[in-house]
Amino acid sequence: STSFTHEFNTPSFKGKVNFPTGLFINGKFVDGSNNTTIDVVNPTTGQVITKIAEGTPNDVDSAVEAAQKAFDTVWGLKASGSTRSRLLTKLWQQMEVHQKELAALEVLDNGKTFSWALNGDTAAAIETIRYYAGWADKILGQVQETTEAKLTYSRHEPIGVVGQIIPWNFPLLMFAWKIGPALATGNTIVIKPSEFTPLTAIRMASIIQEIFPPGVVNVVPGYGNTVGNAISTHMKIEKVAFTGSTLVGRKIMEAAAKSNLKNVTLELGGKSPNIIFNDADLDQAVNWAAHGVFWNHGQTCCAGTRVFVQSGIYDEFLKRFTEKSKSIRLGDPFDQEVDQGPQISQIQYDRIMNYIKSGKEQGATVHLGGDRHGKEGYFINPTIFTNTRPDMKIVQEEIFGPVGVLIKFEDEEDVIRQANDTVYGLAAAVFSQDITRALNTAHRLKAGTAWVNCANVLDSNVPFGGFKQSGIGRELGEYALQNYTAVKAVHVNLGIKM
Ligand code: TXE
Repeated sequence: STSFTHEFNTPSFKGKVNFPTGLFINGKFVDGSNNTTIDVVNPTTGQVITKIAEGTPNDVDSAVEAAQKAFDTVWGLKASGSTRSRLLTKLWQQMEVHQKELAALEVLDNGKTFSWALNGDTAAAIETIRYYAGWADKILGQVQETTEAKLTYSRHEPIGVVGQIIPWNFPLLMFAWKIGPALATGNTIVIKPSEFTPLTAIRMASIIQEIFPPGVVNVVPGYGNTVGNAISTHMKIEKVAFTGSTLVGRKIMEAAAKSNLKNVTLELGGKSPNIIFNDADLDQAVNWAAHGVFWNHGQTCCAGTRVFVQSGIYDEFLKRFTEKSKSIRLGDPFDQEVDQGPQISQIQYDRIMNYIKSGKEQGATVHLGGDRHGKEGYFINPTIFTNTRPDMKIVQEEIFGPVGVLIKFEDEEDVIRQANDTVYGLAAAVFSQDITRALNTAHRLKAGTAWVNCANVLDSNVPFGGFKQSGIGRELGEYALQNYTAVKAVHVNLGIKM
């Protein structure tokens, strides 16, 4: 196995990191079975940071074998809820000790700003593990009353070896969302980080190595069509959880259906509406709407990218929203004066630029931005489109970049119809000071999350997931526990004679 050493000398973080790299299988760091590597690129510069071991389907087999052994011998029904809770507690405490280092790695690998990586991503990741540490010894079955001649009850048993495939937009946070509920309920794990952002997952593996028995968590970095496919088609993985594109989500369900009918949960794309009524608190609506579109450089599944503004305030909103968007400072994400870093990759940069091009070609107006920032790295200026039509690609499809469309509307019925006119249903937001209007609207929007007078806010104990083609199942909260338990009914005869 190899290691990664890096000296950070940035305005927000100074210090040296040094940790082992490789596939993390059965508690050890190992090379991939083909001895090949993947280049990890810094999106701020476009330069290669390091090479990491590339996993293969054979490595997935080894990881599943290790995970099954751990499930049978030290985890699963062999570890009490109290033990699982204690180890998860150690995990979040160690994450807290290494929080700045994890944040710095995330910035280097993903390009998000250090302040968000520290106070957003890593803080929320720690909080997620803390939350699920609390659940580990509170997994309850039920007793069902039948007849006095029988005792019947249900057990919520761990499923076994679970596969988890995560994306690059919130690498550490998605790692935490996935492993938290799976470990709390007693499953063992084979997880694949995105090939674009493997560093924090690998760093987490060395923290996990100090705390959990070998094989409980296995981290296999690699590509989707090899490692990801091996996980979703694996005959000995009973459950797969995925966060990523709707396109790949479909492939995963298909792979599950064609292999062993493994249980599938999906957290996919979105094109979330944000509805701003005439009676909204305008300043707040502008600030939240900007956060809705531009947070994490627009690389957010629940981004409120379709901003519907009622005609009475449309001009004023557009003016203030433009000012707010112009004030976003782009540059080195380690610089404390910077609000927005680069997009994740050349591929994503090109994708977003193609969407911008298609918006122009289909006749929308680029009101702001639409162009590259700087000369190196993958920076795109905050972009606002106006004068769109409902059938345009930029109105219908997930762009996953700092691009929002502003749409004027007149009446409530019409805006709810337009807001729901999408294949997605991940999130929605509504801004109004009239509580009745705000709640009525929130309830009529077809989305897994509805924000009232805010946007993109999440909590560890609140369920998150999509309606329609945005996904299946819910993450976070008590709901996520269901993804990782199998319900067994036990009938005990207390006197029925045959
Ligand atoms: O995602 P992929 P990409 C959306 C967003 C973005 C688009 C493309 O619109 O522009 O997807 O991004 C793994 N079997 N989101 O191509 O490919 C892959 O290795 C199994 C929304 O980067 O879906 C990675 O680990 N796994 C989103 C993970 O899937 C496969 C977050 C996600 O990558 C696989 C990211 C396969 N055949 C992108 N192919 C969100 N919902 O937050 C790839 N993967």
